[in-house]
Amino acid sequence: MHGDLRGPLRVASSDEGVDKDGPLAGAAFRGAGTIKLTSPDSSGDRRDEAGDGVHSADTSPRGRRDSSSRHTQPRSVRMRCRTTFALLTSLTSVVAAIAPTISASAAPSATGAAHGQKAVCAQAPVGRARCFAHVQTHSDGVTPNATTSYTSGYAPADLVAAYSIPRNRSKNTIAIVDAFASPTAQADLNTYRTRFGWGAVTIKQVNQIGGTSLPAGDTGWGQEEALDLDMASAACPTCAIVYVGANSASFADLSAAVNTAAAKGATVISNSYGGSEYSGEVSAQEAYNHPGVAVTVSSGDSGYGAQFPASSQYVVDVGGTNLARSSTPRGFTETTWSGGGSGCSAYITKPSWQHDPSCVRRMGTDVSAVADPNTGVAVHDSYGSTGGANWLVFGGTSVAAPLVGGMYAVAGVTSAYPAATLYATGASLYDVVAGSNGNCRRGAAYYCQAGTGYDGPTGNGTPNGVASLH
Ligand SMILES: [Ca+2]
Repeated sequence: MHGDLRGPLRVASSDEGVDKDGPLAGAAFRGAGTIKLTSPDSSGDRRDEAGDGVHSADTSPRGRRDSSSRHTQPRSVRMRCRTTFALLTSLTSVVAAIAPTISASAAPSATGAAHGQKAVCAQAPVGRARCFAHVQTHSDGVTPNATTSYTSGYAPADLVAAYSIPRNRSKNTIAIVDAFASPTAQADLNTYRTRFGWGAVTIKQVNQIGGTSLPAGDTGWGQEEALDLDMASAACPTCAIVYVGANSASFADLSAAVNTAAAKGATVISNSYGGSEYSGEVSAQEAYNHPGVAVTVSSGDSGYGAQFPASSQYVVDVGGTNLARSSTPRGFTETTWSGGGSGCSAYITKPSWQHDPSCVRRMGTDVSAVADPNTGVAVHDSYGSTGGANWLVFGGTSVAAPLVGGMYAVAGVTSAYPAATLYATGASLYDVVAGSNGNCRRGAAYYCQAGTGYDGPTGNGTPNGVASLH
């Protein structure tokens, strides 16, 4: 179903009238992406217009009959037809008026064509995770926008500018946890780094128990891994990187990998995956409890609805935005990405630092960053590729978790649970005030709609420097 998720425009589908607060909430993001406008009925209104002389050249039997009979129509019928035509004309004007807005939010590809996107990992059953990376595609929603050299997507300098990331030569360690292991991860990361002016880095790539015998590869998760490594380096090019590959996408294996990452001395553990909430997450979240470590987790990619492990009370739940260049002093404007997750957990206790008014349990998200594939980031990935077109553009909250994670590594973590500092008065964040990620009518509006101050889809905002990332 995620192949249907194209562009930022979201139209309610038939299953969206129901509440999605429950554990399966995230599963309902589907079908959107195109608007179908019903054409005016040419056998009705248009013919009536002919009756008013506009289409006097219509000599078909039906046209002649209508033309000849127009003065025999009751005045009320003619008035109703004229009113209908006027409404259609008005509707056309409205559509024309909003069209530039739609186009503006769907940034053109390098060729100037509109583009689509698709998830690179399949849906996962309860108890297993899927990666949250979305690759930008051509307008067919299938073929990735792949090029042999860097062409489009935000480069590290753009992200540094957008979020005022300091370059302080931090030597902290960022751990990336994913399922499986990309065999080209090291080479792909260094191609990315070299393109943007940095030297090569040697990553420590281990399995879920810390050994050097790597698990099997998976091209979907491999793209996630390339994305995560590139974003961690973009935020902190001087940091060390540990890449822990779980044997599978089960939460049991991923939990083992997270504990191994912590044992390796990571300052940050970035997790760009998740799945539907389930009752077992109350105990499963203990693998994400590492005081003094920033455990960043992507909020989801299915729109409104809490996902695990983002819903853990111990982690930094990272939501998604559309990051567009603008003429503001900052140079960028952010709105909610419609695909990011958010919501009130069905199971997890509320952390003491959260004070939002309506959710009695853990509320997501905490913070956010760029995630809309339409304003995605450049990534280099060669795993499974032929022909050398290995530069891609990625989105998803899979971008936001390692990017914010890298910023935590720049800042250095000084609090037991760094999500807490994001809620401090005066936190240095860009408030995101517009956009929605779905329908949350049984909950409070802020569960799914951005607004002034805290809101679910974007948390407390996006980083403005790293002063609030401790
Ligand atoms: Ca806000």
